[in-house]
Amino acid sequence: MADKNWLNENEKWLKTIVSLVDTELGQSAKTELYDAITKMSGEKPTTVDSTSTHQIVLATTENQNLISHQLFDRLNDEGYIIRTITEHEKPTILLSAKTDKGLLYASFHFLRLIQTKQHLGSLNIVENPKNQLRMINHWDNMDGSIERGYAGKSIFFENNAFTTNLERIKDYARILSSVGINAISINNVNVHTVETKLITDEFLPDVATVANIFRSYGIQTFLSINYASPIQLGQLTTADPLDPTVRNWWKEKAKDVYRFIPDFGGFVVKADSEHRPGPFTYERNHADGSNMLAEALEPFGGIVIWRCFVYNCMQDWRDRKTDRARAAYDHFKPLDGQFYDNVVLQIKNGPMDFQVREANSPLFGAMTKTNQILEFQVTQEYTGQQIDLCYLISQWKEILEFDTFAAGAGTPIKRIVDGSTFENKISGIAAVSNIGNDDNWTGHQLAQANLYGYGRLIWNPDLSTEVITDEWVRATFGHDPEVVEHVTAMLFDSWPIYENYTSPLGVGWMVNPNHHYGPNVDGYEYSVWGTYHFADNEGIGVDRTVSSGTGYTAQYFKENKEIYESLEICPDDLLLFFHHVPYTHKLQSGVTVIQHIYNTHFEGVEQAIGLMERWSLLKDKVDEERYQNVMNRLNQQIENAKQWRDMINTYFFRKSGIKDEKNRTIY
Ligand code: GCV
Repeated sequence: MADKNWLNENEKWLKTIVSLVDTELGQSAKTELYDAITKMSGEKPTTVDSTSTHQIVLATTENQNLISHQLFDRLNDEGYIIRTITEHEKPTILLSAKTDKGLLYASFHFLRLIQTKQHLGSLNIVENPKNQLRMINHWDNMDGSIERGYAGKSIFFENNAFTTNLERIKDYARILSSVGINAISINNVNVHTVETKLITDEFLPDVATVANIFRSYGIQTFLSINYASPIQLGQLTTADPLDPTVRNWWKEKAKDVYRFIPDFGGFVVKADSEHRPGPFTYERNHADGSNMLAEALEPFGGIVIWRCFVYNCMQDWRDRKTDRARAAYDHFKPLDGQFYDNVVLQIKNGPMDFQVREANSPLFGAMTKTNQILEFQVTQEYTGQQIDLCYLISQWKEILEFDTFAAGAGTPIKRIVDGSTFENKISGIAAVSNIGNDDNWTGHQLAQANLYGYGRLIWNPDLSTEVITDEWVRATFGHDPEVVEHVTAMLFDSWPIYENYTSPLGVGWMVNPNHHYGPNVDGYEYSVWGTYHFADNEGIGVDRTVSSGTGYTAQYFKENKEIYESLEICPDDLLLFFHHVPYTHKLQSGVTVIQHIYNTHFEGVEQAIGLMERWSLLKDKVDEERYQNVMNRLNQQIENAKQWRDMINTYFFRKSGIKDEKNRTIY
């Protein structure tokens, strides 16, 4: 229910909804408005031109004559206008767009205005999404499990088949569409035996059913495919991308898929990584591999989303020259210009793997002739697994604002992945989802903010974290100033807190093997081939400099390379990502590395307790279910933080032999 005072002032606008658009998406737009307004105002609006004094009108450019058609020149195909027109004989709020998809987004925007108590009497909004592809990736398996899922089971699959609970999928489509997501891949990029068959007649009818649901909310469906499908499904003896029988096999396969789903988005591919098959087996490169698929999809308008997460997980790091961080750039940069138009490379935000803190991938901006999109991880694999609170919008905002210098100063990552710097044909952002079949979708109630914020931020990366956060907090918990203040502060504080009690100064990876939750300094599964932090009695960190290390810093444009190469000016929070230093090395902050490790780990636990204390102030202001959900997780978080503190501090105390200046107890 909307705020009472706000309603008194504004409810006259909510009595009538007139829709002039009868398409499927137009229907969705109208239904969303109608249902939400009924709930928020307590009254059902009429949907015919009624006797009410005011009205909401939903119309595309052609079927409205309330405002000049020229105003629509400013819109792209997903943009919209929301305008209050008081000069009309019946004062009207016009929601209008060139397309019915734009109208759907306008409806959701309008509902957000109500939820955030905006005055409806003088609206004048023009919106266009800044990114073309705004995607969610699922790592769902058909047995119902989710790789790196922390909110229950898959909403798509169970027992190696599709779910029958289509309502849940529809609700998910509504959630995603409400924040502007327009593309989804529904299965894990690690495509196992059963999932390989998703592109066969056995499962395509089910994929089509799911695609129909997403389509009615403006979302295009994609599938992750197994690169070795021609062998596994087609009984060919090879998946060599230059073999004509293989190429032909994929062409026929694409025909099959489009027979079932005429607007199918395309394929997402993880190849030659973490034991997945790929073109390397045939001594071909990733342009060969992706172009083969692109050729098959091209006649139908499909695209290939080819992931750059390509590295050799069995690499032996002990020579201190081999470097996983180098891999994506080393593999892909030399191929710039060789990819077909309908191939887009999907690049993880960092060169490693969604750590709590790592450098930004130097591939952004390095390939001027290749389509590229950015990949984030909403699911919190390395950032607390939806047990610990970690609000990621602050992290993503920082990443998007990072100046690559790719086209001189002022070329932030956000302007590369939106396609504007190099005029790419395909551009945008994708992220791994954090939802499952838990009642509240995300396990941790507050982890919903990451999914909401992801959608809002990629719609418009220029939005501030403050604005996005405020929208979510008010829409979720209402407007009580105390609730707004505390929840907002908890979200904002959470990433730095998580960073404090986990791995220090950008070094990363000190997690338990396989499941990746909780501390284990040498534990990460691929560390057996050489630790990822090189800690010994003298010092810690990975030397990635050109002068004495792996040479990784050379992958950045000059301005950034110089910063990272220099021990003096490399930012503290990435020091150990780029340099191997003695424990006594003094940070720019003035403390030594070892003292920083002790301080932040003690502080991190205190701060985690602080989060819990803050939340407890809201006991009577948040409903019991949500209150308990968050409280339980905050208590688990405190235990986790203590484990991290004790394990990390003890490890480095024993390694370095240096005492804590403040004489706190280290076991
Ligand atoms: C889907 C990391 C994760 C894997 C994931 C992989 C990827 O290695 O731990 O679970 O696999 O990234 O992004 O492909």
